[in-house]
Parts: sequence; structure tokens; C-alpha cells
Amino acid sequence: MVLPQFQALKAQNKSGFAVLADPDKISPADMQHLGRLCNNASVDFLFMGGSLLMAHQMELCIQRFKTESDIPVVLFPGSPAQVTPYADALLYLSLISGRNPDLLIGQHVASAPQVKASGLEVISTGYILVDGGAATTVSYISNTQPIPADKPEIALCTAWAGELQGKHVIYLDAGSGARRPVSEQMISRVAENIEIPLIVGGGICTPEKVFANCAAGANIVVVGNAIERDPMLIRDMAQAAHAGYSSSTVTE
Ligand code: 1GP
Repeated sequence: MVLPQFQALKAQNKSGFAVLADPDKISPADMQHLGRLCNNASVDFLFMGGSLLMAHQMELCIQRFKTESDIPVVLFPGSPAQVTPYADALLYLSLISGRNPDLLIGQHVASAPQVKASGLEVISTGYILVDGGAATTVSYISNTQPIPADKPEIALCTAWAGELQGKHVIYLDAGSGARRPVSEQMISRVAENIEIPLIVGGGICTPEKVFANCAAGANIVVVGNAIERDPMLIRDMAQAAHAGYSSSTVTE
């Protein structure tokens, strides 16, 4: 089960590292190579998904990864069409930073029968988009405005609202390929004030940034684009996440 692993990281003030693979950008054959790289680097989770998928190879990609690795595969779906029982768990995203009813509850109602039948571990996720300095695919597709990057108090109140609604985890995302990742100030403000695990991603390009995010209190750091460009970053980034420590070391 994946959620207990997230919760253990939070309880122990630790951090894990998740590689995000977009099935549109990686071939099923390369997923086997990725599986081996992730094993060697002790990556904690493989996230799979994209805001917009053109190719229909999600299931094949997961199958190929699983021939090489036992690392849990967690769906991070851009739409209900990306839900597949081949994964281990599903981030059941509600876009709580937005005011688009379809992404708060509408698509969930429509896809409920499919999600129930999937047998996946469902992880209720308060998904918060933060302005990353450029229009990202997710803000365009979701038709929502991200939270301004310099408003950690809005991020915190949004995270609190998600926690009060019973979400299992909060995901702070600057969007894939963000020019500016979520600030450590925002991460620590949220992490220090919620009881549930915090996932952070979007525009993280260096092991140093991974470390800084973990030091600020991120329990899971997610990297996609930078690893697509240079898969050799996986090892240093995973090491940086595992060396991260409690948010008490960071002051605002
Ligand atoms: C995006 O958090 C993920 O939703 C990862 O973003 O591809 O920029 O690493 P990157």
C-alpha cells in the first residue's frame, strides 16, 4: 500500500523521491531501462500520467516498467481516461486551487464506477496549482488560475481546506516544466501546518533543489522533465531526497 508509505514519511519527517513518467514522451521499451535506473537509485515511487495524452501506451508502459522493478506505480492522471488497473495506486485528484466544478467533483462522479471497479488503492489528493512563471499545460487544460507564487497564506488555507475535507495528501504543483518551482517558503508554510503528507513538484531541475524542498518539509518530491532530459540525474536526486530532513531546520 502506498498511502501508509507517504504517511510514514510524514510521521518520521522524512522525504521520498518520485520519478514522473509521461507515457507520451517515453517508449514502452525505455520504461524497462527506467525501471533499472530507478531500482539502482532506490527511487521510492513511479508516478505515471500527463495533462494531455496523445499516445495510448500507458498500460504497456506500466507493464514494461514492472518487468524490471517492484517500485510502486502511482497514477497521476490528467483525466479519468488515464485510470488503469495496471498501476498500484491512484492519486484521486481534486483541483482545490481552482474553481472549476468539473475538476472538483464533476469528473469524479462520471468516473466513479470505473474507479471503484479498478481495484486500485485510491489516495484522495488535494491538488494545488501554484503559479510557476509561465502558462503550463495543466492551467490551460484545467481552465483554472494557479495560486500566486508569493502568497503562501493562500496555499496554506487551501491545504487546510483540503485536510478538513478529509483529503489523504496535499500536492503542491508549479506545473510540469514550470519556469519557477514552488518556493521553499510556501512549502514550509504548508508542511509545518498540516498533519497529512505533502507532495511537491513542477520545474525542479537539480539535486540541490530536491534537497532544499525536502529540507522545507516536502515528503515526496516529484521530478519529470529534468529526468526526461537527463536520466542520470535520478540517482543524485533520489540521494538528495533521502538526505533531506525535517522542516524545523528551515526558517522563513
Ligand atoms: C508536474 O509535478 C510534476 O505535474 C513534475 O513537473 O515535469 O516539471 O518535473 P516537472
